[in-house]
Amino acid sequence: MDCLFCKIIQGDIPSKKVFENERVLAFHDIQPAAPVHILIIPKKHIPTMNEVTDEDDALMVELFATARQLAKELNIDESGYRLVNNCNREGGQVVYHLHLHLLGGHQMKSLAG
Ligand code: DGP
Repeated sequence: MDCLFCKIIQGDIPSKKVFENERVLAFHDIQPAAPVHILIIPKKHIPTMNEVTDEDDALMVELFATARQLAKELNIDESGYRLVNNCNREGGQVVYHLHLHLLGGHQMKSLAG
């Protein structure tokens, strides 16, 4: 499958992993947009949020649990962080394998401006 993140999961493309189990992988973003910028992905190939189904309920919970745990381990849980999912073109999605961006380590602006 011609998917960048599937290749990272398979180990064909190297990554700086911070967490891995049978279902979830987390690794440093190659173009960090914040001092802490981790990508959290399911190993199951799901292109975008739109393709998530009820069968993926437990997996979605696990992605969020991983984000929560990593925020704690990376010591940004108390100061705060942002979790982002970009969906499709206007959402700014570039890699079509579902992922959460865990961003932290500096002050971010409110989306309300
Ligand atoms: P998005 O725009 O939400 O699809 O974010 C894709 C992210 O993937 C973007 O922040 C940069 C990151 N990225 C792209 N290619 C690679 C890569 O080869 N390795 C790693 N670690 N991250 C990558």
